[in-house]
Amino acid sequence: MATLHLQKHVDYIKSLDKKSDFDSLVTEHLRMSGAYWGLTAMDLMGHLADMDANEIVAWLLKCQHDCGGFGGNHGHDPHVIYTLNAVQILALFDKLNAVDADKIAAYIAGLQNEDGSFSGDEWGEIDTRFSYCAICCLSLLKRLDKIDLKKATDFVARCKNFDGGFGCTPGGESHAGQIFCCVAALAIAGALHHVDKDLLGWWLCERQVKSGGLNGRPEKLPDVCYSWWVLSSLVIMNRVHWIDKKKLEEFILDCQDSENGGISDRPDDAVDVFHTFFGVAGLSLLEYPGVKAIDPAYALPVDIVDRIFYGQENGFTDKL
Ligand code: GRG
Repeated sequence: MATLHLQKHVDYIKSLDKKSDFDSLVTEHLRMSGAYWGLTAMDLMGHLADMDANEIVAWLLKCQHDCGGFGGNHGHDPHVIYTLNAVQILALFDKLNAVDADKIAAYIAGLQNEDGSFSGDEWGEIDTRFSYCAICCLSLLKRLDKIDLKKATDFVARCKNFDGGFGCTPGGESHAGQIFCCVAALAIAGALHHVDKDLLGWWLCERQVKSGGLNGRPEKLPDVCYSWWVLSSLVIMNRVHWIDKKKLEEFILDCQDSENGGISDRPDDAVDVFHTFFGVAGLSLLEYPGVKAIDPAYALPVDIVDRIFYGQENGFTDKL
């Protein structure tokens, strides 16, 4: 029976900072997301203190633009995805007061369109991923009142399909990644009544294949990252017992590099920080021993989310 090689994964994530190989070069533009995946995985494994918070926050602040939004690295254009990731990293380090929340909120509010949807950046692409990023980020900043939340959730609801799933835009094919974005956004916004929990629950639990892994839509290969996209949605809808949790756990553990650390998409493939995070996050949702609990909607450790919304310094404020 395989077990989690926790210390090896910690060492693998630490080693990424020093790398200057081809992989680091081609992912330079999304370093903010890479940092969020790596740091959140470190925190879930109880090793965030191994990282240099001051150095990371100093780098992160250099990625912010005058408009308030953050780029994926310095010298790169702002985007709502990297803006959320930057806020999530600041939350991990309890440094949300290092930024001007109103300025970030104004940037995000400026991305909302008349129909309630969100563009990812100034170039206008619309996707329910961006609705999630906007709603999650504003909620963490306690600035949800800066957008038209009713219009935002109505747009997400318009992306619902006959199978109970959600797509990128109205009429778009159901995909587990988009389903996470829509279900989590609706959960944060207090609008889960738009979700048909039984219908979507069936569609999601049918994502489990023979190996125990989950795919993102019918006829596709399983991938460790869907352990997050599918499972988080099932947890939010209180339907996680509809899948075989033990088999999924075995699949994730099979995807570990037991020598050098890290987790891959499928057994025996090359590891990367994206799949390492989503593997550890999946195990967290499966309540694997030694891994901290993760919040299925905010994609941050539960104690971090609690500190923001129920922490001493904030009083018992409402999430909205
Ligand atoms: C803070 C966790 C978090 C997320 C931020 C960016 C974002 C919001 C969410 C992305 C959701 C999404 C669309 C995930 C899917 C990623 C993925 C593996 C796409 C692959 O799609 P295909 O079509 O793969 O290449 P399949 O598996 O369908 O063959």
